[in-house]
Amino acid sequence: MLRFLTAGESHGQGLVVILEGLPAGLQITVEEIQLEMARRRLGYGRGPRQRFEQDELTLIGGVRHGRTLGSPLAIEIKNSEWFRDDKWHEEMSPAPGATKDPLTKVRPGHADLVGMQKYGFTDARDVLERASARETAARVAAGAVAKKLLGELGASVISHVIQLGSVRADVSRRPTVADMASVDESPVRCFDKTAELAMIEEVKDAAKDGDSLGGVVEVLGYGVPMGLGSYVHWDRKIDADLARGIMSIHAVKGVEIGEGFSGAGQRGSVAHDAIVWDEQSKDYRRETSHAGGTEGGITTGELLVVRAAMKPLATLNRPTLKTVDVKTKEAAVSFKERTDVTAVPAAGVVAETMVAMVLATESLRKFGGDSVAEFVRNARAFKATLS
Ligand code: EPS
Repeated sequence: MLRFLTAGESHGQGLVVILEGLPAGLQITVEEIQLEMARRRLGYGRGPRQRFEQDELTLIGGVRHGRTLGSPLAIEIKNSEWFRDDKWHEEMSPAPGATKDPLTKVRPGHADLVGMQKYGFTDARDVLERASARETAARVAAGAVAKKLLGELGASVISHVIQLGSVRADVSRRPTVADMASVDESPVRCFDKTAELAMIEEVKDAAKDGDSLGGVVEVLGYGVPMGLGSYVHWDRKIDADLARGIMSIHAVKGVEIGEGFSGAGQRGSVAHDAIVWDEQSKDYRRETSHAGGTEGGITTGELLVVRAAMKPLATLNRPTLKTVDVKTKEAAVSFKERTDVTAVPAAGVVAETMVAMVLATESLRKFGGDSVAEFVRNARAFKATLS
């Protein structure tokens, strides 16, 4: 079983992530983790912070001479801004004290008001620092390791943006692992070049208006082993784990596996995937991929398809929605925080992380092993029983 925990505030000194349950002998380097983190900073419509944030990381524990030890892996990610701008030292100091400038005109759609009510705070910064999607940087660092583990089984998790604002991509052609470099080169991480241009225009328009945009990302799992998850109990279903992982991402309001909501309107005779025996590969095949690679809460071994719908970012560069100053209870316009126009391209990379984490966890549950060699051996032995 794989478990991970993150800590850290958006404008504090940095983030920390601990990943526990990895087998020994997995080869991993700081550079590989950094590459994944750099992918998360990509995307047209991100704010100025992404240009200077370095995501400088240190492997504090769990890795020796480029491979895991089987002990908890700990990664520290420094926030560049803390080191380049003294203002945060005072504002985010852990020492006793108080801010001179509490934020009280809460932002609609954000965690500000509910967080203040729930925890008894009088300054929205006490909420927003942890509610910020900056935390996903730590997840992606851990996700890089989970992806590396899945790679040992021949599985890869990739993503692309299929909707940004109102612009939808043509999804009839899906990217493969080999297409990922070109998707990452796209400023909006879109595989459909025609839609890409329209998406960029939509971001430009929203930026001009000081507004924000949401969208939909699609995560694809290639080479996912058959047999992860189970139908035997509600909390063992892989669909449920995937949905929970995806919905835990900031601003995500919807999740689909396979055709999801659109499949609900079809007849059963067309909505399901016919099963055939493939003599060449000596394996079962589904003729279509409506179900998205799961049946009965178990991965089928076919392409895994998970989609996440992200609402437009709640922080607006030009706040227009009515709100209340929680100190005076008077109507107000919310305070202004620096923000991105959209983070949908980045959300794809975070969604990959959450899917990879679920698949790695379930692979370890199914195949076990204290070393990578044992884990891979067990997976191969299981696969050999299938044909
Ligand atoms: C975020 C607001 C912006 C984003 C940040 C998430 O930060 P800031 O207010 O410091 O400009 O850039 O994302 C990251 C820093 C990151 O690494 O993704 C928010 O409020 O969620």
